[in-house]
Amino acid sequence: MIKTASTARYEPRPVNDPVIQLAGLELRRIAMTLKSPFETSFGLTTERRILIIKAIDRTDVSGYGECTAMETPLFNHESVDTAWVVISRYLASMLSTGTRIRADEIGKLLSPIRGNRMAIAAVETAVWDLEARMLGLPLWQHLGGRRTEIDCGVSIGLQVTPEALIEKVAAEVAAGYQRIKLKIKPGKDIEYVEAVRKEFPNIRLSVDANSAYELDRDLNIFKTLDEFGLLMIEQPLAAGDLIDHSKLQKRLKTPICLDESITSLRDARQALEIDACRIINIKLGRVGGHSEARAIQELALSHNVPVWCGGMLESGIGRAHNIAMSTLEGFTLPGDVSASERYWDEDIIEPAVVVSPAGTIATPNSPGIGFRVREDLIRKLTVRSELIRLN
Ligand code: OSB
Ligand code: MG
Repeated sequence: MIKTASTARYEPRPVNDPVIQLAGLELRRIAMTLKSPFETSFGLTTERRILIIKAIDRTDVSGYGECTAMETPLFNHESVDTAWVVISRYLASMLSTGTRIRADEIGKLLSPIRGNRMAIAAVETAVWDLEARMLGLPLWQHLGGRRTEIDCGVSIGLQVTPEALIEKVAAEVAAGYQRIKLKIKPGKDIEYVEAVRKEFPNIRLSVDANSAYELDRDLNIFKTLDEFGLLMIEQPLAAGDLIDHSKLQKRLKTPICLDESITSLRDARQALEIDACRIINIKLGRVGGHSEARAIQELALSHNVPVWCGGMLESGIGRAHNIAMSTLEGFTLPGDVSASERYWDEDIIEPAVVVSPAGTIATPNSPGIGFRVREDLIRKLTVRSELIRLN
C-alpha cells in the first residue's frame, strides 16, 4: 500500500538505530526575576526558581529541558522542589539502562512513576533536544512539525482596575499578538471582560480562570461571559474535573478549553468523549513531555478539536520547546508563546525569542531546540546543582 503524506506525517520519525547512550543528568535550579509580577487566581509570581535539566550523552553532546513546575504546588501538585526529588531520587536510576535509547521511549520507560509529569517532562524534553542535536535536525522537524512560523498570543495577569487592564491589552495588540487572554477570578471577571470588549470589539479574546469557580455557585457569571464573543473560557472549574465541565459546556455557546484537567492522552480522550471541552491547551510539562503532547494533538486533530500551546512563565529553554511543539499540525490556535522580552531582561538562550509585528515566531533552523544555551549565564544564576552519573 502506498502511504499518503497525511498518514506518514505523524508517525514518529524512525530512528532505526537508537543514538543516545546517557552518561549523566545535570540538575540546576536558577533564580530569575520576572520583569513584572504575574498574578493568577491561585497566586502572585515575582521570582522564578526554574529547574533546568541537561541530559548528557557519552559522546559529550547534551540536550536541555526545563521543568515547568512552579515554586509552589498551587497550579498543580508539583513544585520545583518535588520535581527535584523525583528526578534525582527515582527517575534518574530508571534511565540507567546501559543500552542505547530513543527519545520517544522515555515516556514509557518512566511511566511506572505516578503523576509527577512535570518532573518527567523536564527529562524527556531534554532527551528529545539531545536526540535532535545528535541527528543534526531542528527539534521541530524531528517531532514531525510542519509550520515554519507559529501564531502567538499573550496571557495577561490580573490587574488592579479595568483601566489598567485595558492599557495592557492595548500594548499587546499594538505589538501584533493575535489573541489576548485575560486572567479572571471571582470578583475580577465580568466588569473587566466587559470593559476590554467594549474597547476592543473585534480582537480574539479569551479568559482563563485557573479553576477558581464552581458550577452551581457561578453559573450566572458564565452565562454573562457567554455574551462577550469570547474565543474560549479556559479551565473555569476544578483541576481534574471533567464531569462538571461537561455540564457547563452544555449550557454555553462559548467553547470551554481545558488546561489543568488534561494531564494525559487518556484525560483528553475522556474529555472529548463527554464534551467537557471543545478546545485543549497542551502544556508539555503538564502532560509529561513531547511524546504525550504529540499524541494528544493527534487525537484532537482527528476530532476536529483545536489545540494550542500553553505557557508556564518559561525561560528560553522551555519557550524553545514550546515553539517546536507548536509546529505540529493540530496546533491551529495562537498559543501563550510570546517574546522573551515580555518576561525577562536577559534570557538564557541566544538569540532571545522575538515576535514579528504580525504576531508570529519563526521556527529556528539549527539542530535541537535551535537556540544557543547561554551556559555561562546559567552558571551565574544557579542557586543549586547536582550532577548524576548514569550507567
Ligand atoms: O494557566 O496558562 C496558565 C502561568 C502560570 C501558570 C498557569 C498559567 C500561566 C499563564 C502564563 O497563563 C502563560 C505564559 O507563560 O505566558
Ligand atoms: Mg491556563
